[in-house]
Amino acid sequence: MSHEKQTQEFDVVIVGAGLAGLYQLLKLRQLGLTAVIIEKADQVGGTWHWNRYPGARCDIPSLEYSYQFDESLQQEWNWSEKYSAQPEILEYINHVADRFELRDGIKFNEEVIKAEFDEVNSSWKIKTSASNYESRFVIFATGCLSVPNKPDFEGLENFEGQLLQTSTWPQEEQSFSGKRVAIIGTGSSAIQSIPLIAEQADQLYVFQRTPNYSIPSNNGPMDKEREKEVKERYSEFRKDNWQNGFGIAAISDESLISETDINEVHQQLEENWESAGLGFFGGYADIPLDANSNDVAANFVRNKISEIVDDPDTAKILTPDYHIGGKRLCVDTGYFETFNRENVHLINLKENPITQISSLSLDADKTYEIDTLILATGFDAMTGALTGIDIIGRDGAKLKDQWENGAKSYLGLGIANFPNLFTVTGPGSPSVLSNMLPSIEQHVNWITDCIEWMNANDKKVIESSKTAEDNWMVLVNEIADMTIFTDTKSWYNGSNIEDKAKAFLPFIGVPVYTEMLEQVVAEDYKGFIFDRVN
Ligand code: NA7
Repeated sequence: MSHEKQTQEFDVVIVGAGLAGLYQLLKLRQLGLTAVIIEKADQVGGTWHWNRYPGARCDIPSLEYSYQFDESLQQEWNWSEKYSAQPEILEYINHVADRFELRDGIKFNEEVIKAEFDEVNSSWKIKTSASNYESRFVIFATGCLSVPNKPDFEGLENFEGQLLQTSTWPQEEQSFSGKRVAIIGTGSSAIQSIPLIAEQADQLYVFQRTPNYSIPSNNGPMDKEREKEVKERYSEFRKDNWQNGFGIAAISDESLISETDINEVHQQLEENWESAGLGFFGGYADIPLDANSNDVAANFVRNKISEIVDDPDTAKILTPDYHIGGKRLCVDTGYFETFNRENVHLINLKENPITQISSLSLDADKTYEIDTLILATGFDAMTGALTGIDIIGRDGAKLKDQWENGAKSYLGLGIANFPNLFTVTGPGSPSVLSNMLPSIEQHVNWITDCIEWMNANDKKVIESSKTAEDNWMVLVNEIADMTIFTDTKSWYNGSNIEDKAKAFLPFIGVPVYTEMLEQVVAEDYKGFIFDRVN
């Protein structure tokens, strides 16, 4: 008797049941195609399923970080806070899965291991941990921040206490009461969770390699007047936001620090500090572009840190010396204030790196006896989920090898040598430098329209041309070179992962990108090759 698993056939296999995969499934079904989502987790939600650490919330206002494809959905759903917390976002995603009857199209607890293009049949053969699939198209909706970075600390495997990672947080409630807790990392996840963990823990040791800039969220219950006003003109509101460089409403000022009276600038920055959150970065149009103007904004935040943090030595360690926004800007609730608590201690890893982790202790400048160790050490961003799967295209080309010296993609949607493969918010698209949800919808709509166009025009196979891809990445980098983003070590350019190619990957500028996408379509998918004959 054969033990070969039977191959299941679909028009499209989608990888990932997060916000992107769910919407993609809906759109393909509306097109009359058969599609299936393969999902590693036991439930929907993607990033919002995995990242359930205390304080996890979106730092883009929920009225913007929500689907816009269905008018009734966006009118009927009510967010309870300006910036919704992870449980509410997950509830929303579950609501969408039920409302649009998507669950029967998802295979849970299945991990994609290999995807290989069969050049004879022009189809993808996909092997998962549980089954085999064959499909004409494969769409990776695997997210930009989905593969945890777990540094290889000496002795980590010997730790016998409670070991947690923010990006794979358990579903059961975790208690820190009476415990000595160590947290490694001070990115967004740590900045959100530290104030809440500090309230519970007996002692909290924060191990920081690089300090971050963070702006107060001023979060609170949804302003009902604001909600009503937005909902009365929801589609117009979304369109207006999309005109902005980062696709976010709050960032809309076109004036320049370099051309404004410095007292006026300080007054405005004070106002933005109080209300803008992430929008602080775009409060003046030259903060992302001009090093001197950036420094004015950075100094403003540096001064805030020294005002908030009582101990000057602690304040100094918490103060970044690089361009504000060069690393992903954070938004917090009481982060810097937390360092005034007596039970919170900051350890500067730049001076004293972690040398050893033992059964219930961690060595840096001295030995810390601990009960709990939390890794808030980030992700193999933007490419990790794709290079982690054995993806094989034309002539045996392996994606992992092809991207060894830096990821390349055409528009963040297609990759040369990988026919009928699409990525949602892939490298080379605005993705993490935009409001992710509208960017996801933009890509899903584009991919769906492309497949529909192919069917209407009797095209079987699409792939990026190598030249179009090369030119695209040159453009991505030319634009980045005009900004402050390229000279800071960050996960935008792969610097957070040892041995990863250092390449800047997001396309900066939502409106320009949108125009270029539309232009590609208007010119019958310029830069793509259809039904290539070798
Ligand atoms: P981030 O922002 O990548 O933060 C990870 C943190 O972990 C950051 O402070 C890193 O320091 C630190 N880190 C990573 N590796 C190490 C080692 N080996 N030793 C010490 N410290 C280390 O990830 P988050 O999860 O906080 O946030 C990700 C995004 O989610 C966020 O930007 C939002 O978009 C939402 P480093 O800066 O590399 O020196």
